[in-house]
Amino acid sequence: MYDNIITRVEGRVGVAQLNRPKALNALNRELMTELMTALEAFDADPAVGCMVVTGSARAFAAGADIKEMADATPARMMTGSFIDLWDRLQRIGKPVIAAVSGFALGGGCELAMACDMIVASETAQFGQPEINLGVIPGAGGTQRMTLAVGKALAMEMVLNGRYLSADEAQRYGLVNRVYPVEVYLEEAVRLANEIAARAPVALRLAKEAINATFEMPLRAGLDHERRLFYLLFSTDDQKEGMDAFINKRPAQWKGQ
Ligand code: DAK
Repeated sequence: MYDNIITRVEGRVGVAQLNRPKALNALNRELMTELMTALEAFDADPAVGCMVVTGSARAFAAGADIKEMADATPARMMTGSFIDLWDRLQRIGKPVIAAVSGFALGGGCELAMACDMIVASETAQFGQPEINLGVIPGAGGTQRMTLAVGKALAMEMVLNGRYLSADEAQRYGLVNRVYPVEVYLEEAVRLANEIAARAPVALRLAKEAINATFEMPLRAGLDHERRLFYLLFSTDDQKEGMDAFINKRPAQWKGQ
Protein backbone atom coordinates (compact mmCIF):
# COMPACT_ATOMS: atom_id res chain seq x y z
CA MET A 1 0.00 0.00 0.00
CA TYR A 2 2.93 2.37 0.75
CA ASP A 3 6.41 2.52 -0.81
CA ASN A 4 8.35 4.25 1.98
CA ILE A 5 6.69 3.06 5.17
CA ILE A 6 5.26 -0.18 6.54
CA THR A 7 2.11 -0.12 8.65
CA ARG A 8 0.50 -2.68 10.91
CA VAL A 9 -1.85 -2.84 13.89
CA GLU A 10 -0.65 -4.66 17.04
CA GLY A 11 -3.48 -4.99 19.57
CA ARG A 12 -4.92 -1.46 19.66
CA VAL A 13 -1.73 0.19 18.44
CA GLY A 14 -1.15 1.46 14.92
CA VAL A 15 2.53 1.11 14.03
CA ALA A 16 4.06 3.14 11.19
CA GLN A 17 7.62 2.11 10.37
CA LEU A 18 9.78 4.36 8.17
CA ASN A 19 11.31 2.18 5.47
CA ARG A 20 13.92 3.88 3.25
CA PRO A 21 16.91 1.90 4.54
CA LYS A 22 19.31 2.96 1.77
CA ALA A 23 18.89 6.63 2.74
CA LEU A 24 18.76 5.97 6.50
CA ASN A 25 15.05 6.85 6.38
CA ALA A 26 15.71 10.40 5.13
CA LEU A 27 12.38 12.18 5.18
CA ASN A 28 11.55 13.09 1.60
CA ARG A 29 8.20 14.45 0.49
CA GLU A 30 6.89 11.06 -0.57
CA LEU A 31 7.72 9.42 2.78
CA MET A 32 6.25 12.30 4.78
CA THR A 33 3.07 12.21 2.67
CA GLU A 34 2.69 8.48 3.29
CA LEU A 35 3.44 8.83 7.00
CA MET A 36 0.86 11.57 7.53
CA THR A 37 -1.75 9.65 5.50
CA ALA A 38 -1.14 6.53 7.61
CA LEU A 39 -1.30 8.40 10.94
CA GLU A 40 -4.52 10.16 9.89
CA ALA A 41 -6.02 6.77 8.95
CA PHE A 42 -5.08 5.38 12.39
CA ASP A 43 -6.55 8.50 14.00
CA ALA A 44 -9.87 7.83 12.29
CA ASP A 45 -9.90 4.08 13.07
CA PRO A 46 -11.81 3.20 16.28
CA ALA A 47 -9.82 -0.06 16.57
CA VAL A 48 -6.67 2.02 17.16
CA GLY A 49 -6.16 3.85 20.46
CA CYS A 50 -2.52 4.92 20.23
CA MET A 51 0.23 4.99 17.59
CA VAL A 52 3.92 4.23 17.34
CA VAL A 53 6.22 5.79 14.74
CA THR A 54 9.49 3.95 14.34
CA GLY A 55 12.40 3.38 11.96
CA SER A 56 15.09 0.68 11.88
CA ALA A 57 17.64 -0.31 14.53
CA ARG A 58 20.29 1.71 12.60
CA ALA A 59 18.25 4.84 11.94
CA PHE A 60 15.00 6.33 13.12
CA ALA A 61 15.63 9.00 10.46
CA ALA A 62 18.83 10.83 9.44
CA GLY A 63 16.91 14.03 8.70
CA ALA A 64 15.05 15.62 5.85
CA ASP A 65 16.31 14.41 2.48
CA ILE A 66 19.35 16.60 1.79
CA LYS A 67 19.45 15.52 -1.87
CA GLU A 68 15.84 16.66 -2.34
CA MET A 69 16.52 19.94 -0.52
CA ALA A 70 19.91 20.88 -1.98
CA ASP A 71 18.59 22.95 -4.93
CA ALA A 72 15.58 24.45 -3.17
CA THR A 73 14.72 28.13 -3.25
CA PRO A 74 12.89 29.98 -0.45
CA ALA A 75 9.85 30.43 -2.68
CA ARG A 76 9.70 26.74 -3.57
CA MET A 77 10.04 25.71 0.08
CA MET A 78 7.32 28.14 1.17
CA THR A 79 4.85 27.19 -1.54
CA GLY A 80 5.80 23.52 -1.85
CA SER A 81 3.53 22.30 0.99
CA PHE A 82 6.39 20.37 2.67
CA ILE A 83 5.76 22.36 5.84
CA ASP A 84 2.02 21.54 5.65
CA LEU A 85 2.90 17.86 5.81
CA TRP A 86 4.74 18.40 9.08
CA ASP A 87 1.89 20.50 10.48
CA ARG A 88 -0.53 17.62 9.90
CA LEU A 89 1.19 15.70 12.71
CA GLN A 90 0.05 18.35 15.19
CA ARG A 91 -3.57 17.66 14.30
CA ILE A 92 -3.43 13.94 15.20
CA GLY A 93 -5.73 13.56 18.23
CA LYS A 94 -4.61 10.17 19.57
CA PRO A 95 -1.28 9.82 21.39
CA VAL A 96 1.76 9.12 19.21
CA ILE A 97 4.93 7.50 20.60
CA ALA A 98 8.23 7.68 18.72
CA ALA A 99 10.28 4.48 19.09
CA VAL A 100 13.79 5.64 18.26
CA SER A 101 16.95 3.64 17.60
CA GLY A 102 20.18 4.74 15.92
CA PHE A 103 20.28 8.11 14.19
CA ALA A 104 17.57 10.67 14.99
CA LEU A 105 19.13 13.69 13.32
CA GLY A 106 17.80 16.99 12.03
CA GLY A 107 14.25 16.44 10.83
CA GLY A 108 14.44 12.92 12.32
CA CYS A 109 15.00 14.37 15.76
CA GLU A 110 12.30 16.99 15.09
CA LEU A 111 9.85 14.27 14.03
CA ALA A 112 10.52 12.35 17.27
CA MET A 113 10.07 15.53 19.33
CA ALA A 114 6.80 16.33 17.57
CA CYS A 115 5.44 13.00 18.86
CA ASP A 116 4.00 12.86 22.39
CA MET A 117 6.58 10.55 23.98
CA ILE A 118 9.91 9.02 22.98
CA VAL A 119 10.98 5.47 23.79
CA ALA A 120 14.62 4.97 22.78
CA SER A 121 17.03 2.12 22.29
CA GLU A 122 20.40 2.32 24.04
CA THR A 123 21.98 3.06 20.63
CA ALA A 124 19.82 6.09 19.84
CA GLN A 125 21.60 9.36 19.01
CA PHE A 126 19.71 12.63 18.96
CA GLY A 127 21.14 15.63 17.14
CA GLN A 128 20.43 18.82 15.22
CA PRO A 129 23.47 18.91 12.90
CA GLU A 130 21.98 21.36 10.36
CA ILE A 131 24.74 23.86 11.17
CA ASN A 132 27.10 21.52 9.28
CA LEU A 133 24.98 22.10 6.16
CA GLY A 134 25.00 25.86 6.54
CA VAL A 135 21.41 26.02 7.80
CA ILE A 136 19.48 25.74 11.08
CA PRO A 137 16.64 23.42 12.15
CA GLY A 138 13.40 24.28 10.33
CA ALA A 139 10.81 21.89 11.77
CA GLY A 140 10.88 22.81 15.44
CA GLY A 141 14.42 21.88 16.49
CA THR A 142 15.36 25.22 18.01
CA GLN A 143 12.05 25.47 19.87
CA ARG A 144 11.20 21.94 21.03
CA MET A 145 14.80 21.02 21.86
CA THR A 146 15.17 24.15 23.99
CA LEU A 147 11.89 23.44 25.79
CA ALA A 148 12.93 19.82 26.36
CA VAL A 149 16.56 20.08 27.45
CA GLY A 150 17.01 23.78 28.33
CA LYS A 151 18.92 26.61 26.69
CA ALA A 152 22.47 25.60 27.62
CA LEU A 153 22.39 22.18 25.99
CA ALA A 154 20.15 23.26 23.08
CA MET A 155 22.74 25.92 22.20
CA GLU A 156 25.51 23.30 22.10
CA MET A 157 23.42 20.98 19.96
CA VAL A 158 22.20 23.54 17.45
CA LEU A 159 25.28 25.80 17.29
CA ASN A 160 27.89 23.08 17.55
CA GLY A 161 26.20 19.89 16.32
CA ARG A 162 26.52 18.03 19.63
CA TYR A 163 24.69 14.70 19.72
CA LEU A 164 22.93 13.30 22.78
CA SER A 165 23.19 9.61 23.63
CA ALA A 166 20.03 7.82 24.72
CA ASP A 167 21.08 8.01 28.37
CA GLU A 168 21.80 11.74 28.14
CA ALA A 169 18.52 12.32 26.33
CA GLN A 170 16.69 10.57 29.14
CA ARG A 171 18.61 12.43 31.82
CA TYR A 172 17.78 15.79 30.23
CA GLY A 173 14.09 14.99 29.80
CA LEU A 174 13.89 14.47 26.04
CA VAL A 175 13.21 10.74 26.26
CA ASN A 176 10.74 8.79 28.41
CA ARG A 177 12.40 5.39 28.54
CA VAL A 178 15.54 3.62 27.28
CA TYR A 179 15.73 -0.12 26.51
CA PRO A 180 18.20 -2.49 24.84
CA VAL A 181 17.94 -2.35 21.06
CA GLU A 182 16.48 -5.88 20.91
CA VAL A 183 13.35 -4.86 22.85
CA TYR A 184 12.84 -1.08 22.49
CA LEU A 185 10.14 -1.41 19.83
CA GLU A 186 8.27 -4.15 21.66
CA GLU A 187 8.40 -2.00 24.83
CA ALA A 188 7.14 1.06 22.93
CA VAL A 189 4.22 -0.96 21.56
CA ARG A 190 3.54 -2.37 25.04
CA LEU A 191 3.42 1.15 26.50
CA ALA A 192 1.21 2.27 23.60
CA ASN A 193 -1.20 -0.63 24.23
CA GLU A 194 -1.39 0.32 27.92
CA ILE A 195 -2.30 3.88 26.93
CA ALA A 196 -4.70 2.65 24.23
CA ALA A 197 -6.71 0.79 26.91
CA ARG A 198 -7.61 4.07 28.64
CA ALA A 199 -10.68 6.28 28.19
CA PRO A 200 -10.38 7.50 24.58
CA VAL A 201 -11.97 10.95 24.84
CA ALA A 202 -10.08 11.75 28.04
CA LEU A 203 -6.85 10.65 26.33
CA ARG A 204 -7.39 13.08 23.47
CA LEU A 205 -8.16 15.97 25.77
CA ALA A 206 -5.27 15.13 28.09
CA LYS A 207 -2.87 15.25 25.15
CA GLU A 208 -4.42 18.50 23.95
CA ALA A 209 -4.13 20.07 27.42
CA ILE A 210 -0.46 19.15 27.86
CA ASN A 211 0.44 20.35 24.38
CA ALA A 212 -1.32 23.65 25.09
CA THR A 213 1.48 24.34 27.60
CA PHE A 214 3.72 25.11 24.65
CA GLU A 215 1.24 27.43 22.97
CA MET A 216 -0.23 29.51 25.80
CA PRO A 217 0.68 31.59 28.83
CA LEU A 218 -0.07 29.81 32.15
CA ARG A 219 -3.36 31.63 32.90
CA ALA A 220 -4.81 30.78 29.48
CA GLY A 221 -3.52 27.21 29.78
CA LEU A 222 -5.17 26.75 33.17
CA ASP A 223 -8.48 28.11 31.85
CA HIS A 224 -8.23 25.84 28.80
CA GLU A 225 -7.53 22.81 31.02
CA ARG A 226 -10.53 23.60 33.19
CA ARG A 227 -12.87 23.86 30.19
CA LEU A 228 -11.66 20.49 28.90
CA PHE A 229 -12.15 19.04 32.39
CA TYR A 230 -15.77 20.30 32.49
CA LEU A 231 -16.37 18.97 28.97
CA LEU A 232 -15.47 15.43 30.05
CA PHE A 233 -18.50 15.45 32.40
CA SER A 234 -20.64 15.24 29.27
CA THR A 235 -19.15 11.82 28.39
CA ASP A 236 -20.47 8.35 29.24
CA ASP A 237 -16.89 7.42 30.09
CA GLN A 238 -16.76 9.89 32.99
CA LYS A 239 -19.97 8.41 34.46
CA GLU A 240 -18.64 4.89 33.86
CA GLY A 241 -15.18 5.62 35.31
CA MET A 242 -16.52 7.12 38.53
CA ASP A 243 -19.25 4.46 38.92
CA ALA A 244 -16.65 1.73 38.39
CA PHE A 245 -14.45 3.26 41.09
CA ILE A 246 -17.31 3.54 43.59
CA ASN A 247 -18.53 -0.01 42.90
CA LYS A 248 -15.01 -1.48 42.91
CA ARG A 249 -15.15 -2.93 39.39
CA PRO A 250 -13.07 -2.37 36.24
CA ALA A 251 -14.36 0.39 33.95
CA GLN A 252 -15.58 -0.43 30.43
CA TRP A 253 -14.73 2.52 28.19
CA LYS A 254 -16.94 3.30 25.21
CA GLY A 255 -15.15 6.36 23.89
CA GLN A 256 -18.37 8.34 24.11
N1 DAK B 1 19.36 12.98 3.27
C1 DAK B 1 19.62 12.23 2.18
N2 DAK B 1 20.40 11.12 2.21
C2 DAK B 1 20.95 10.77 3.38
C3 DAK B 1 20.73 11.52 4.57
C4 DAK B 1 19.88 12.67 4.47
N3 DAK B 1 19.58 13.42 5.55
N4 DAK B 1 21.42 10.93 5.57
C5 DAK B 1 22.03 9.86 5.04
N5 DAK B 1 21.74 9.75 3.73
C6 DAK B 1 22.21 8.72 2.78
C7 DAK B 1 23.68 8.95 2.42
O1 DAK B 1 23.78 9.93 1.41
C8 DAK B 1 24.06 7.57 1.96
O2 DAK B 1 23.57 7.38 0.65
P1 DAK B 1 24.54 6.84 -0.55
O3 DAK B 1 25.69 7.77 -0.56
O4 DAK B 1 24.88 5.44 -0.07
O5 DAK B 1 23.67 6.87 -1.73
C9 DAK B 1 23.28 6.65 2.88
O6 DAK B 1 22.21 7.46 3.40
C10 DAK B 1 24.08 6.15 4.07
O7 DAK B 1 24.67 7.26 4.72
P2 DAK B 1 26.24 7.36 5.04
O8 DAK B 1 27.04 6.60 4.04
O9 DAK B 1 26.56 8.79 5.24
O10 DAK B 1 26.28 6.54 6.43
P3 DAK B 1 27.26 6.79 7.65
O11 DAK B 1 26.98 5.65 8.59
O12 DAK B 1 28.68 6.99 7.20
O13 DAK B 1 26.80 8.15 8.32
C11 DAK B 1 25.16 9.74 9.17
C12 DAK B 1 25.51 8.26 8.88
C13 DAK B 1 23.70 9.75 9.65
C14 DAK B 1 26.06 10.26 10.30
C15 DAK B 1 25.37 10.59 7.89
O14 DAK B 1 24.66 9.94 6.83
C16 DAK B 1 24.84 11.98 8.03
O15 DAK B 1 25.51 12.83 8.62
N6 DAK B 1 23.66 12.24 7.46
C17 DAK B 1 23.10 13.59 7.41
C18 DAK B 1 22.57 14.01 8.74
C19 DAK B 1 22.02 15.41 8.69
O16 DAK B 1 22.76 16.39 8.43
N7 DAK B 1 20.70 15.60 8.95
C20 DAK B 1 20.07 16.88 8.90
C21 DAK B 1 19.52 17.15 7.51
S1 DAK B 1 18.71 18.73 7.37
C22 DAK B 1 11.46 21.57 7.43
C23 DAK B 1 11.37 20.22 7.73
C24 DAK B 1 12.52 19.50 8.04
C25 DAK B 1 13.75 20.08 7.99
C26 DAK B 1 13.86 21.43 7.71
C27 DAK B 1 12.71 22.18 7.41
N8 DAK B 1 10.32 22.34 7.11
C28 DAK B 1 9.02 21.68 7.24
C29 DAK B 1 10.41 23.70 6.81
C30 DAK B 1 14.92 19.25 8.27
C31 DAK B 1 16.16 19.49 7.82
C32 DAK B 1 17.17 18.44 8.02
O17 DAK B 1 16.91 17.40 8.58
